[in-house]
Amino acid sequence: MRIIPLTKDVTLKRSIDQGTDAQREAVREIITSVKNEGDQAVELFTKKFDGVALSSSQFLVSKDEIASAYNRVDDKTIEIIREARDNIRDFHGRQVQQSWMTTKADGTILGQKVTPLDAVGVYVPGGRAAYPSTILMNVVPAQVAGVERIVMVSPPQKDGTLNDVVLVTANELGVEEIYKVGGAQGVAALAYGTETIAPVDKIVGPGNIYVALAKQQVFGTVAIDMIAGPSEIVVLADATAEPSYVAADLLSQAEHDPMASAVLVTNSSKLAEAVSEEVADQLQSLPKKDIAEASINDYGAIYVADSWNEAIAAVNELAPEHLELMVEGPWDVLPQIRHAGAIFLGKYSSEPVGDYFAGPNHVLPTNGTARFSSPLNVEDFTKKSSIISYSKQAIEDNGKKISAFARLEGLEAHARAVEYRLQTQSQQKNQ
Ligand code: HSO
Ligand code: ZN
Repeated sequence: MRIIPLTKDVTLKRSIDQGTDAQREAVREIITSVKNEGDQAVELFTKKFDGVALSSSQFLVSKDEIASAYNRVDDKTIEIIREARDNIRDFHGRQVQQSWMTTKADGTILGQKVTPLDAVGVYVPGGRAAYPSTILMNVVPAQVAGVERIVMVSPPQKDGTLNDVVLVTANELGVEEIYKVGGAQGVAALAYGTETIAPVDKIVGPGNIYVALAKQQVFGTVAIDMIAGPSEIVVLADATAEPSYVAADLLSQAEHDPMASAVLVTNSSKLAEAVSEEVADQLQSLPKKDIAEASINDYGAIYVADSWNEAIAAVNELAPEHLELMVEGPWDVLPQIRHAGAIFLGKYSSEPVGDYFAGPNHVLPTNGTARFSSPLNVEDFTKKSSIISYSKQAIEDNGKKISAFARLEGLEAHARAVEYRLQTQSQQKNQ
C-alpha cells in the first residue's frame, strides 16, 4: 500500500458513477413506458433485461415460494438474521421522535405532529449484491417509524425466482409484498404504480447505475434516499494499534468494490510500514483478491502525519463513510471528530460489526456527504406537520401586527382574513 506523507490538502480519492447521457436517456424511456403502459411494459423490460418471461400475475412472490426458500436456508443462518434484526430494531427504536405540543399563556397551542409515510418501496439488487443485511437496514427503520405498507422489488434470476436468503430475510421482517421486478422498470413501477403494483411514497435501497438514475428521475413524484457511492473506510491509528487488525479492516471495505477507498491515517511511520506489509500478506488469500487489490492500489493510501492534530484534521477533511479510531484513548478523540458516517471506537469495533450486527444502520453517507448528512434512520420514514391553534386572546393581541405584516407584502386579502377576527360580533353582522 502506498505510504504518503500527510500534507495539508489530503483528499480521499473517490469516484462515483454519474452515468452517461445514453444511460439517462434509456432510463427515461423505460420510465415513460412503465408510466404509460404499466404492467405490459414491465413484462417487456423484465424479458429484455432479466431474460425471463414473467407475466404480471407472477410478479408477486407467493407464500409457496417463501416456504420453499426456507427449505434451502439452514436454521443457523435464520437465527443469525433474527438476532441481527432484533439488534437493529432495538437501536432504531431509540430514534423514534414523538409529536409535541406547547401551550402558551394566552392559550395558543403550537406543535409538531410526526406521521409515518404511508408506503415505502425497498429496492433489493439482484445477483451477488443482494445483501440480506441491506434488507434489514432499509426495512427495519421504516417499520420502526410505523410505515404500514412496505414493498420490496428485486430483479428475478434467469429461472424466474429470487434469492432464497432474500426471501427468508423479507419474511423474517414480515414483509409480504415482494415483487420480482427490478431495474429502472422496478423503480418506475414503484413511483407511478401499475395494475399490479400500487405506487409508494418513497423508494430506498441500493442498485446499479440504472436503478440510481431511475431513482433520480422519479424524485419529486416520490422521495428517495441518498444515492450511495462505493464503500469507504478511514482508520485513524496511533503506534498502539495492532497492524493485522488495521489491515484486515481496510480490506473488509476494499473487497466491496474496485472503487472502494480504504485509507489509514497515522502518526506512526512504524505502524504505516507494518500495515502496508500486512495488507499485502492478507490480500493473497482473499477470495475477492482482485477487487480488493484494485481498490487498494487505485484508491487506498496510508497517510503519515507529523502531528496528531494534523491527523485529526485530515480525518475531518476526508469525512469518511466509516471511521475507526484504533488509538489508545478513542473516547478522548471522539469529541474532535466532526465528519464521519459511523465511528467505531477501539480495537474490537471492527467495521463489519456495524455492517451486520451491532444495531446502527449501515446505509451511511459516502463521498464526503457526511459533512452534511446522516445514516439512514427512522426520521427518514416520517414527516412532520406543524400544528397551530390560535386563541381568541392571541388573535386580539397580535392580529394588528399580522395584518400590518401582510400589507407590507402587498397582500390585502391576508390582512383582511386576520382582521375579520378582530371585529366584534355586531360589527360583522352589520357588514
Ligand atoms: N459496508 C457496506 C455495507 C455492507 N457490508 C453490506 C456488507 N454487507 C456499506 O456501508
Ligand atoms: Zn461492508
